[in-house]
Amino acid sequence: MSSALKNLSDFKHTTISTAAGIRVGIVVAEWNIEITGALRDGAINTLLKHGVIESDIVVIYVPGSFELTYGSQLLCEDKTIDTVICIGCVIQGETRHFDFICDAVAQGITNVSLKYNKPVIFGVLTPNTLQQAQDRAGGKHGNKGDEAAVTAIKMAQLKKSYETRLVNA
Ligand code: RBF
Repeated sequence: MSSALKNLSDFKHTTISTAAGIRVGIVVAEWNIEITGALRDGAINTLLKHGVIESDIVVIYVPGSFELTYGSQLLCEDKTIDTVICIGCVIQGETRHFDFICDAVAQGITNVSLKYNKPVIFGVLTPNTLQQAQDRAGGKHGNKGDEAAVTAIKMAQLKKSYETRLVNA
């Protein structure tokens, strides 16, 4: 599985400049909270480690992953927020709803990202088993919340640098 091969949770191969000044929204699905809580904590720790100020992190909760789209839209409407991380966990074995939920969230947050012209990060685990989720939420395959945080910082910085270039052009 790709995530077993590509563990970005230690950033040896990733360069990143200080993220001070970036304001980050995090929307967390409460379904499978033992997993999504660990992903949230990983994301917050990584943001702080890279210089994001604690008061610049806004966390909200939605009942399930399906609601991440709406939650991300609420956060995107806040003009002070630069980027939004969506955190969820949909376990395949549990439900026929798996495909509907995963497709809806992936498409939904893509649409929100484009509508608001802000990076919205897909931090949703879609494992076959709870064990696979645990392996990726602070277990042997790292913490995908860390990776979502790095992606959010990089994308927010990309947007800022591009906007600066446009202003100076
Ligand atoms: N939400 C998740 O985040 N992960 C799940 O594994 C999950 N499984 C669900 C299974 C069923 C049968 C249903 C009805 C909902 C499930 N949800 C899950 C909740 C879903 O994302 C959403 O909160 C609800 O469908 C209400 O819109």
